[in-house]
Amino acid sequence: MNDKAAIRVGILMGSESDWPTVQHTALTLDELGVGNEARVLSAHRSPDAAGEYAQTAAERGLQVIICAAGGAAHLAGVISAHTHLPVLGIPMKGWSTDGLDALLSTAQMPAGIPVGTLAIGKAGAKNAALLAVAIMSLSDPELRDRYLAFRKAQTERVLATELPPAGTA
Ligand code: RP5
Repeated sequence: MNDKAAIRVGILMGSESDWPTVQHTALTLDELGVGNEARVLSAHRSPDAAGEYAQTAAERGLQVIICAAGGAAHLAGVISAHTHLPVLGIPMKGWSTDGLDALLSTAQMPAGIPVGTLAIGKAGAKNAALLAVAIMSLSDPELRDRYLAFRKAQTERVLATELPPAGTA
């Protein structure tokens, strides 16, 4: 289960312009030793390919799909409509409302087709990876141990913080 070569998480984004943010999903999964693949697939511009990706994801061994999109962000919902796998959505900052449009489009799924929605932008990109890891950790003790070590190191970094003198920050 922990073969780094095995692709377990699919990362989709609506446009190459999302990649500077979404790369943090891939980097976080890499850090935790989780095989992943990233692709541009749009719910609007390549709807058939997006549907096919979702329909064949489980048989290809994917366990979680992460979708990033901006504007009227339908990608995560469309992908979830085509698979039983957990689908996590990352709203991207857009061109007019700082990502609020994408947040609502991603989060406000009608009942029956779930999308787990993370924060807008880089924080959401990192947390989507961590939530995918938490989900997969339920059935993978080695991954759970790596995730717990990651969380412990993060806590230790916070507790070791030394602030500069007031007035110099
Ligand atoms: C969405 O529209 C993409 O996910 C992106 O966030 C946004 C803008 O796309 P581009 O016009 O930069 O291709 O589909």
